[in-house]
Amino acid sequence: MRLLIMGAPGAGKGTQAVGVAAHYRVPAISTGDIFRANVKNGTPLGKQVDAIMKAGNYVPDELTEEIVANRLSEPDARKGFLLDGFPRTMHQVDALDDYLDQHGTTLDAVIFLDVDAEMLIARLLKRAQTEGRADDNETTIRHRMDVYRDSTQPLLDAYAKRDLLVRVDGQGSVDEVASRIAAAVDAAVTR
Ligand code: B4P
Repeated sequence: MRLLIMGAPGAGKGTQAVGVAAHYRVPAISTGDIFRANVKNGTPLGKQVDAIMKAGNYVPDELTEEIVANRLSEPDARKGFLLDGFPRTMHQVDALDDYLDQHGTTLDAVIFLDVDAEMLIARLLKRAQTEGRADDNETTIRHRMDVYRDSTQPLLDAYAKRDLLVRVDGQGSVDEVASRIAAAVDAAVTR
């Protein structure tokens, strides 16, 4: 299975990716987690992306695309993967298409977690209190929402036109949303 999970900041991508990936026995690959681990470890990449992420902006496409291509080339991702938080721009969509073409594969489904805007902000403000993530303050959260609307939301139409988009209501408990995802993806890939 080759899957993407998309949604606005706070939609539950990272929360749900782990369960979905375990269900389909593929690695969950989060570009946000990769960048945060690099920031935490003070690597050259971490130093490059720290200020960008704190401001709620996207890391440059070429850099992000290279990191994803390298990660997808690792043995555990050869038979399948769940990408969480990638692609986020049309440039990244094209880069992923090129990568898949070169490897003779295609995507099976693109999960879109649909959550109301005010609920997204409430979730991220709650996470700010519990985890203290550098990009979870109200000003940055609102900026991340704008960046998402302008750069990433159009990707949903592009994947819908390819008949890959699986829309799932992301509101409700974590378990409820997980069950909805499993049912919707199973239905989409067997139709
Ligand atoms: P991400 O790590 O992807 O951050 P995010 O959009 O906030 O999503 P996250 O996965 O953390 O949150 P979730 O929806 O799970 O990206 C961070 C930054 O990295 C970006 O801003 C950018 O700078 C950079 N970046 C990453 N990928 C990039 C790319 N492709 N190109 C360029 N730059 C890139 O929501 C989590 C919160 O909601 C949690 O607190 C959770 O507990 C809560 N929640 C989830 N489900 C819930 C439910 N059902 N009920 C109640 N709460 C729930």
